[in-house]
Order: sequence, then C-alpha cells, then structure tokens
Amino acid sequence: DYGLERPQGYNVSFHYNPHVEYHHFGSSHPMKPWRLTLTKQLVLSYGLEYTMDLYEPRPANFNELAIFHDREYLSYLSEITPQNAKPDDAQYIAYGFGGDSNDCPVFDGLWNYVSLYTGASMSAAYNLLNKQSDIAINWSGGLHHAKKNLASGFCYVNDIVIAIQLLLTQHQRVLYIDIDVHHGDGVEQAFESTDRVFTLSFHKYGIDRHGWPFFPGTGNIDEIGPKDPANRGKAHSLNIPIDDGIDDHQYKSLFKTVTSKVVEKYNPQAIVLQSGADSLGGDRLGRFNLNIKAHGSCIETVKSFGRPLILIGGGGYTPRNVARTWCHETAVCVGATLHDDLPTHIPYLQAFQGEENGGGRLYPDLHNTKRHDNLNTDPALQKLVERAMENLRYMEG
Ligand code: ZLV
Ligand code: CA
Ligand code: ZN
Repeated sequence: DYGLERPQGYNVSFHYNPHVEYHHFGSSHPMKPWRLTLTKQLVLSYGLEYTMDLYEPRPANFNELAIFHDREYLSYLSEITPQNAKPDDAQYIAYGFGGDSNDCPVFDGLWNYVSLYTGASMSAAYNLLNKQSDIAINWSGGLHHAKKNLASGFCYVNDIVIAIQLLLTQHQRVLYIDIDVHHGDGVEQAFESTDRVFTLSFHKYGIDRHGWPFFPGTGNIDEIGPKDPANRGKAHSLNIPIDDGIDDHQYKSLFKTVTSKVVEKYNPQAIVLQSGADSLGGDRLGRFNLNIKAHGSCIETVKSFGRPLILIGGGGYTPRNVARTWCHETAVCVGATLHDDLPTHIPYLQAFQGEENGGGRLYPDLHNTKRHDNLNTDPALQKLVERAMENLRYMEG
C-alpha cells in the first residue's frame, strides 16, 4: 500500500553508512550532509528498502584512499582539526583549505566523513565486481572535484576515482557520466592518460556579468583530453557545456543523443553515473531548470544500456528536492513507480509539508521556482551536438 509496483527485477544494492549525516561543514555552507537523512527517510517511507539489498559499509582506511591520493596529503587530512589548523600555514593553503571562499572548511570529524562516503563507493564497486548487484547506489558519494593532493569545491577525497580504479581490476573499459551542474574535473584529470576510462560531463559553463567563471571554470567543448597521439588518453573525455536555464525537453534530448553515441562507440563494460542534484530547477547554486522526472530520465537512459552500474550522488543544495530526486532515482533503479502524494507516516513529514511549492508531494513543479531565463536556443544545442559527435571521431586514432 505504498504506491509501489515492481514489475521486473534488477539486482539493486543501497550502500549507506548513517554516520555520514552527522557532519557539518558550517551553518552558512551550502553542502548539507543531512540532505542524506531526508533522502533515506523518503526511501524508507515508500518501502523501497524491501526492493533492494541494504549495506552499511565500513569506512575506507588510509591505504585504500592512497589508491589515488598522495600519502602526504592524506596524512595532513587525517590530522587536521579546527583546533590545530593554521590558516597561514603553507601546507594548509597548498592543499586547498585556505582562500577567501572557504569552499573546503576544516570541520570536526572531517577524516571520518571522507572515509565514510568513500567506503560506501568502494562497497558499491565491490558489489559490481563480485556480481552481487546490477546497480549499486551510494548517495553519500560523488565528490568529483578532489585531486590527488588538493581539496577543491567541497570535495576532499575523490571517491569516484577510487571506485573506478577498483572496477578497472576486472573491466577493460569504464564509462564515467556526470550530470552534476558542475564540471567533473577531478575525475577527468585523474584518467587523462588512459584509454580505459572515458569521462563525459554535462555542466553549466560560462562567465557571469561580474566576470567570474562558473566553478570550476573548465570543461568547454574543445576539452577532449590530450591531443598528443602518443598519449593513450587521447580524446577520451567529452564535455557538454550548457548555458543557464536549460529545460526538461532540451536536456533529456541532449543527454540521450550524446550518451547513446558514446556508449555505442566506446562500448564500456561498466558505467559510473554521478547524479548531482544541483542541476535541478531552484537549486541554491545551480542554474538549470530541470524537474525531478527529467533528471531521473537520465538514470532511466543509462539503465537501459544494460551495463553494470554504480549510481552516486554529488552536489545538490536545496535539501528537500535533493531527497525527492534521489528517492525517485532509487525507484527508477528498482523499476518502481511512486505516488506523487508523499506517504503520511514519515518522521520528517513536516519538512515536506510546509513548503510553499510542492508541500506534501514528491514531484513539485520546479519550473515554478525558475530564476534563470533559458539562454539555450535549440539551434545552439543542435550545434553543440554536432561538435560533440565530431569530437568522438578523434577517439580511434
Ligand atoms: O556540487 O557561494 O565559486 C560537488 C559540487 O560540484 C567558487 N566555489 C569559488 C571560486 C571562487 N569562488 C567563491 C565564490 C563564493 C560564492 C558564494 C558560496 C557560499 C558559501 C560557500 C560556498 C559557496 C560557493 N562556492 C558556491 N559556489 C562555490 C564554488 C564551489 C562549488 C562546488 C560544487 C561542488 C559536490
Ligand atoms: Ca557535470
Ligand atoms: Zn555541483
């Protein structure tokens, strides 16, 4: 009686350690780990826990994080606290903690936090490797900006790179797809010298009226990886730069056209999909105008390729809508259809009732919360697709 129908089976697993929820970046910081509490509550309220295998993964350890990250960086990360941090220290600045914006604050339990979300991505990867799951989900991961020795854009450890490295022990070619509104620069950079990972990111790209580039400022259409034919990573990245206000129809068609072509040409043996929810309409940091079902249609498209899949979170700065989206996308994975009326017995129901837009509903019209005019014309998007197809022709030599 949950409005839950589940016609046919994919083996889906859900990897989540609830301790990750209790970490705080600071009250004015847009990244709110408690959006994961809301997500879990919605998933449970629809009874989705009965449709998949639940795991509570252990935190990743130092050596596991060192699969990708420099040991000196990890030592620093494991020891730093708000009490012992010295903001003038050369290492503090070099490792990405300083700066005016303070995107990457040092908060209590930081090491525990990064170990927990990375442990969950590793657990998801192991489930694909031992064939326990067709689709493995970790909504706490997806921290795509972290570099091997640098914290960047709310990301300290790159759980995606580590999960992909695990998949590479058995799979010859892994496709990484990123629908977060920001460019997946850390993952792209980590695999720029190999042809065994293809990275594809859709994101806002451009300069605002104050002359600031949208973070991180990389990912234009010409960025396809090394151009040197001797480099095996040549043309194994594809970037789809998008302007403010893209709508459901445009995004769905852009995503399906480009992604289908990449899968056809690259023929990956596994796929990792970063489903950042900051590409939704009304997001605090985002610029797009997508509704929940349009965002979710990207997951449906990727699922239809029928390859082993890791689905991970990422950005998302309007917590209730993040929870709605990731609950919907969990349902897409298991093949369930959910009622628009939220179940009435959820502990955090009040959080979803008092909203002026969408109160009590799973699928509010986020187009109503539009603050960004659509600057994407259909002819411009058409051109973009043509450029993307051209870039794909460089892949084979
Ligand atoms: O969603 O906003 O723009 C994965 C993810 O992709 C910047 N950082 C840096 C570079 C100079 N600026 C700072 C401008 C700050 C503008 C105000 C904030 C308010 C409080 C705290 C942070 C922000 C903020 N920071 C908004 N956008 C940024 C980006 C980083 C975006 C990371 C996206 C992470 C989880
Ligand atoms: Ca992206
Ligand atoms: Zn983002």
